[in-house]
Amino acid sequence: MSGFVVWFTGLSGAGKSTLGAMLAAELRTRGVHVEVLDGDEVRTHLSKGLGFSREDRDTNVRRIGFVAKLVARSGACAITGAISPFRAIRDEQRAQIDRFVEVYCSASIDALAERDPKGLYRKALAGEIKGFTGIDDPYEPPLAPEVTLYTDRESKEESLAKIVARLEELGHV
Ligand code: GGZ
Repeated sequence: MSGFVVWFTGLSGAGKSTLGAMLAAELRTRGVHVEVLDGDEVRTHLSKGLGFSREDRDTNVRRIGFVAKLVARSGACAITGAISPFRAIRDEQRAQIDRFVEVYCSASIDALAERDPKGLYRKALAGEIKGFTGIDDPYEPPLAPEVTLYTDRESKEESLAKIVARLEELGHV
């Protein structure tokens, strides 16, 4: 089985980690070896010490891409879950990874700010966090992702089913 990378992208709270974990569980039941490079976890280990400047975000995303590529090359599936807000850096990862499946978690800022389980949008809107993606820092949506999920309107199960269907269509599972 050839390895592949499922690259989630989207705003904070849009469902990248939740759907990444659900996808990992589903793929494992199908006998696929999976490694998850979750955004938060990466920042406590691989990218410890990096902040949220454009340069640091780019470094973070490039490190994730580097590891994901190695995982895929070994025949496993790498699932990544960083915001990865800049299109050019995501496209750079696409260009260096053979089977790259970009999954865009689309959700409106209104819906995310309403949900806001960590209170981050409230803080960002109050100016207590500066440079928060989607509030006062850019997010560049993908122009041609393999999958687009509308996580403010779809159930998690519907979103997961869309990803799995696309992976089947692409011949990755
Ligand atoms: C965006 C921030 C910021 C700023 C802290 N902007 O809900 P979370 O908490 O767990 O997801 C966000 C996470 C984003 O880290 P990533 O490594 O995914 O970002 S990037 O791909 O841009 O490198 C949020 C928290 O870190 N967080 N400050 N200013 N998110």
